Order: sequence, then C-alpha cells, then structure tokens
Amino acid sequence: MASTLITVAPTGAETAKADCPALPTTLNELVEAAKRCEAAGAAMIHLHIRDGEHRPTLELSRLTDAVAAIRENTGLIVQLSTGGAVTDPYDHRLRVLDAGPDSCSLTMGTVNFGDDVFMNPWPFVAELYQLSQEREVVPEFELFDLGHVAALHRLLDKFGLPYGGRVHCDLVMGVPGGMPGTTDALVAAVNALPAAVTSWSATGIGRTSLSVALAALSKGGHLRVGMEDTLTLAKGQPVTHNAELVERAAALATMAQRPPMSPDEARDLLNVKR
Ligand code: KMH
Ligand code: ZN
Repeated sequence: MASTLITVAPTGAETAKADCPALPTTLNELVEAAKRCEAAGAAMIHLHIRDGEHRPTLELSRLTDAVAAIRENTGLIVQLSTGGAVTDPYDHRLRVLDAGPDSCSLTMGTVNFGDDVFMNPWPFVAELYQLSQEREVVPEFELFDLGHVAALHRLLDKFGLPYGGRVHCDLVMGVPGGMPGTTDALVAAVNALPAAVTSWSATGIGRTSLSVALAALSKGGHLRVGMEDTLTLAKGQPVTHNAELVERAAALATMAQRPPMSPDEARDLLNVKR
C-alpha cells in the first residue's frame, strides 16, 4: 500500500514565544516535540531554531547542536530551513549547510510574505542549489507560487538533478502574498510540476491547513504540518503541541488508505543518506 510522508515544521521564525508559550523554541523543547511527533507518524522534521531569548537565529553552533540532538534522540530525517526569517542575510542562509543536515529547504523565488518580503532572487537560489549538490544535501524545493514552479523547471534544466537524484517539492499555500490554499491552486501547481519531480507535499498556512491536507491526499501528495504553519486546530481551538497536528495528519492519511511512512521509508523515497 502506498504511504504518506509526514513532515513536521514545529517552530518556524514568525511566531513569538511570548504569544505562544507552547511553541518549542529551546533545544530540549525541540527534542521533546520531535520525539512525540515521530511517535505520532512524522518521518521528517523541518527545523528553525531560536536563540537564548527565543528569537530566530541561524547561528551555526546552535544549528549543529540541533542537528546532533535530533539525530541522537529520533530517527527523523533532519531538514534545516535555509529560509530563516525574512531579515536573515543571504550569507547566513548559505552557511546553514555547514551544519550538515540531511536535507535543506530551498525556496524557488521571492514572495510577498504578509507585510514583509521573503527574498529569494535567482542568483541566490542558483548558488544555494549548487552548494546543496556539492555538500550532498537533499533539497526540498519550497513553492509558494506558480512562478516558483516555473523557476524549478529553469533550475533543473540549467543545473541538473539534486544530490541523490530525487526531486521533492513542498507547496506552501495560503501565505498572504503567495498562492491561495485552495484545491484549484493545488491542482494547478501539481499539474505544472516538472516531469523530474518524484514526490511532493503540501502545507496550508493558518486556516487553510486542513483543506490543503485533504486536497493533497486526494491528489496523491504528502503532508507537511506543524506550528510553523498553523496555530489552531479549528476556530477557537489552539494547538497545544505539534503532535496534535501530526496525529490529525496521520489519521487523515490512514483514512485515505495511505498510512504514515517510517523515517526509513522516507529515506528511501528522498534518497537521503543513512
Ligand atoms: N520563515 C520564512 C521567511 C523555509 O523555511 O525555507 C521562510 C520559511 C521557508 O520558513
Ligand atoms: Zn520554514
């Protein structure tokens, strides 16, 4: 039976700890969240880290410690965000690969991001991609818009396949400024993906989380969920732990006859090093 890759994005860079004390921001909290989410059905973790004041940081020693701690305590594939926060400079975002993750996010273009702009000009995207090939890190292409799908065609045409030979994308839907979190937008984006794409997941931001998950499952995709993307299970029902979102995703996937895959199965899917 086919199965579903569930990626958990537990923290992100946008929510303040003061506004959401349940957000895992310390290393201990991240490890605890990772363990519970793995038990609930996650196979990969998309990590952003915070400093001692719970502020987003790309400090290399903290990234390296986080990668080691997640590897020591779970079997999850460790994906580091190279998106960081909208204020992070390009050189810090490139340096993320020095922390030796299994996978890294790689956003395929600039996008309005609420009141901010998430900058990903083509030369930066191309440099980060070539660095991921050189460092043998499996990228996950983050697609916030249909234009990003076009940029992925261009990238693969120009620089060839990623390290490992698999092409895995994540549709990030419902960001104010990006593509909407609708079934129509999901189908349009998936139908436009390059033929080289071997797997894709989708994540719906905010209130689009559930409908995007349902659309992704019905179109044959995988799922990303977590408190980076949504802080409520339903109107007036705050998420109190990332595992609640993973449990819900796992239940939907199981109902769709595509139960969650193990981290080992996910390593095979993405051709991540063991
Ligand atoms: N925090 C956003 C500006 C990624 O992780 O690669 C970017 C983001 C994407 O979350
Ligand atoms: Zn992220």
